[in-house]
Amino acid sequence: MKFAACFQCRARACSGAVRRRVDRPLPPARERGVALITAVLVVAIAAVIATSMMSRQNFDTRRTANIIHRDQAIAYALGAEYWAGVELSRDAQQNNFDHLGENWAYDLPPLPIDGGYINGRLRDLQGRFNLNSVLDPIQAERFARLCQAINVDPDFIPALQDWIDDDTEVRENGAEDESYTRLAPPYRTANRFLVDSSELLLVQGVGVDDYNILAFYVSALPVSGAINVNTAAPQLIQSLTRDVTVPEAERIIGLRTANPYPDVDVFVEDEAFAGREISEEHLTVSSQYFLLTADVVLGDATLTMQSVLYRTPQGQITVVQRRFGPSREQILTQSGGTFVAGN
Ligand SMILES: [Ca+2]
Ligand SMILES: [Ca+2]
Repeated sequence: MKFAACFQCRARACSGAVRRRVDRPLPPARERGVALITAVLVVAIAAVIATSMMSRQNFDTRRTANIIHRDQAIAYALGAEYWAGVELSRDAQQNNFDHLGENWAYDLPPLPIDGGYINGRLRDLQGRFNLNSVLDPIQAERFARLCQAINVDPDFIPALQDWIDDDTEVRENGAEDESYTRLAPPYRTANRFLVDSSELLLVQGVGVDDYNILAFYVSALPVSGAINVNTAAPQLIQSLTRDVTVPEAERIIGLRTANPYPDVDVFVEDEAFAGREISEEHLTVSSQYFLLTADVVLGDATLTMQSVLYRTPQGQITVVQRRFGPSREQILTQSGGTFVAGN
């Protein structure tokens, strides 16, 4: 076996110095370069794989946290629903009329919870026009006046009546199956009450812009419910009979804020309606249907729940509809749509 000279003293016989075997020659510089690149590539690939695994692990961790937070958020939202039921039930024990000065009508301020906050608000759905009452001639006239007050063309009302009535007879300017089955995709009239006011978008003559305005003034109750004159928006008060001016409607709003109407008789005798016929039909001072909107923010999870609550005159509460997702107000605000502050 041969040894090269010592690297330090150049002596062949140096015993303490580092020696290099000479019977195995160094590979050419080109091969050493290839080996180096291969090593760098292996390290780079290993680094990429490690990074990918860590990212996936982080993603799984965040996804699990989001699932847990969402489940917790749903539990908090259901808690808000319970709160709303208690408030409405308590209110029913106190009096037999409903107005915007009562406890249930005040928004729940953001309440801190572990890792976030929750807020909620109740709205009287009978302070809006119930689309399912539009088959009644008096209500149809009121709805036409409401549309005019909020700058929506009321020409679609006969089509809405055809959409709800249970026959297939086309009324004047209306629309039944033959109008919708020619569309792409085709569909048929419901021939029953609307389940949700967004069903309006399927009715002939209702555009998205119209709906974006109407959404804040209408509801779709499972019954032909009456309008609560103590909670109705000024435009709806204005629509109750002919030729009620905006100042007159605002005066009524001011009066009812100070002294809510205890019954409909007192309301229709208001001087704002002097000389005009106003029917007591489909008017009330007490409500049975309310909309709860609860927003929960928990960690990175944000949840909005909307529940329709039905209250019997005795104060028993039933949840008749519940949905998760952004409210119409949030959707319209995010999409830059028109936001009109209604009840
Ligand atoms: Ca009340
Ligand atoms: Ca029909």
